[in-house]
Amino acid sequence: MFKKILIANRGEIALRVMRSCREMGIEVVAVFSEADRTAPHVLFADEAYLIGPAPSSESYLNHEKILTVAKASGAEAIHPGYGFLSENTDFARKVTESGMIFIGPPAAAINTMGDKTIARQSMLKTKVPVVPGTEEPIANIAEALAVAVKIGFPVLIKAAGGGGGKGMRIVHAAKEFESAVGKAQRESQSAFGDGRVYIEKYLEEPHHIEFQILADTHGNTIHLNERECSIQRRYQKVIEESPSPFIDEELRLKMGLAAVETAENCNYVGAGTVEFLVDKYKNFYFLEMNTRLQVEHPVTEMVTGIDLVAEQIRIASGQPLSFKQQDIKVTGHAVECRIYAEDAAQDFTPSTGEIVMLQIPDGAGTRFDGAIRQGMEITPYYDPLLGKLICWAKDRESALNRCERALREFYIGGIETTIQFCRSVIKHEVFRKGSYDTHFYAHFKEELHAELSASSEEVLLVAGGVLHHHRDQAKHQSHRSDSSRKGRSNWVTFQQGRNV
Ligand code: MV4
Repeated sequence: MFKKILIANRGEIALRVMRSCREMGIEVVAVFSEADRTAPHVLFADEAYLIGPAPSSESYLNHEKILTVAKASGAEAIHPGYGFLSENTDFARKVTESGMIFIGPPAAAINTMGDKTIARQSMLKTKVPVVPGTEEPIANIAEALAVAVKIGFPVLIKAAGGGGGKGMRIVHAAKEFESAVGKAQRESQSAFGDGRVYIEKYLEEPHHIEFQILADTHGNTIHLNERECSIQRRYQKVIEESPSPFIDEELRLKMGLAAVETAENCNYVGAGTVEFLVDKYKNFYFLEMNTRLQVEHPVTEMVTGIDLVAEQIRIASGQPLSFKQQDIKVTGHAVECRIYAEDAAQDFTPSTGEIVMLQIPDGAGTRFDGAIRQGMEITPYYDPLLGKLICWAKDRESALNRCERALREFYIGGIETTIQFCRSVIKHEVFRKGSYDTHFYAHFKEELHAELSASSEEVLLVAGGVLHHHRDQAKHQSHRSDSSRKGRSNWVTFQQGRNV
């Protein structure tokens, strides 16, 4: 087993990885940018190294700097977390070439799945159903239009160079086709540095379901059931849960086998996620495979009792999986709410500033994976995810009740967050029934936002108590910094009821 691992990431996922390392007796090395000198992941680590200025292109994405620090620190392996370098084939290769271990899949698997057209080509060799569409990027607009007509409108234009909905365009009729292709190409070029796009049949009202898989270097591949990820806004996931209320045992069995076949087909090693779309007739189609640990991985951990980061590390060190498919048992239900520093009332624009007050929920079945502290500044440089609230209970209803309770306890003062927005989703009767699909947000947008303003009075009451406490503290601290004065002016807006 490794003695020391470098975590090439920041925020909640850096802490998450470090926690498992420490439980395994492994020392952890952090890297940080100039904006993160006192960030939680830096304070948590055994050693920490400055790797550059705030912009991630000059720090968290700097291959050479990270490799140099890793070597100098004596780390034997690098965990990339998610985002940043986690799905970068060049980086994975360079780590291996420098004599260290990349805690993730082989560069070849990242490469195959990273190019969505290559992924589709390779999946056509299997028995796994793939969404109808093209396996080559669009080269000629007239030919592409003929293909679209043959597939039948509506079609989706998607980026070949990256997933997650960026560069995606729905086309309802032939006359919109050419301009939509142009827009998708430009958007993909700016998002991924790769303007290639391809065509898929647009599936109406699907469910977005993903399967967690684990594969070791000894040829064992298993799945850890699904996560339901249909609650998204602009292809950004908001709430995930497991098990999916839509999937029955028969479908779960079939999709699980398809997920394992997908991983085996690309010689996958490590933890990965196979994404599917499922239509209302319960037909499922391969969408893409994410070759990293995902944001929503704790949902699977809570229902299976398996530490996915620990498994990633064991697999990377060459150990075989310690369980077989039939050993995987799901207990109860888990739901995750993503807490972003965003203003739901202002079209989810990022919110920056100092966290002047913080009350994180706890209690039975309540887990918060975050990296925030009172007095900490939320800067505009990185992803606005503050953390994730994951609630587990014996069944779906109890898990949702617990989640609603925990969201009511949750209070972050000084910046806007999506706490109340998540609560309005959890409370929604259609979500409660479990009869939702990928159009939930678009469909109930107005209702969710109306509920958001209605709940502000209640929040104000909770906040009032917190505020009272904070004021008392402030009275005894005349030496407070500029940034906390900024926080105090926030208290005024608070009292006027506008900051909720
Ligand atoms: C689709 C789709 C329907 N048909 N592809 C969105 C994120 C990316 N990972 C894939 N996504 C989708 N791909 C085909 N061929 C539906 C989605 C989708 C979605 C679409 C509209 C509104 C919300 C959505 C939530 C999840 C997935």
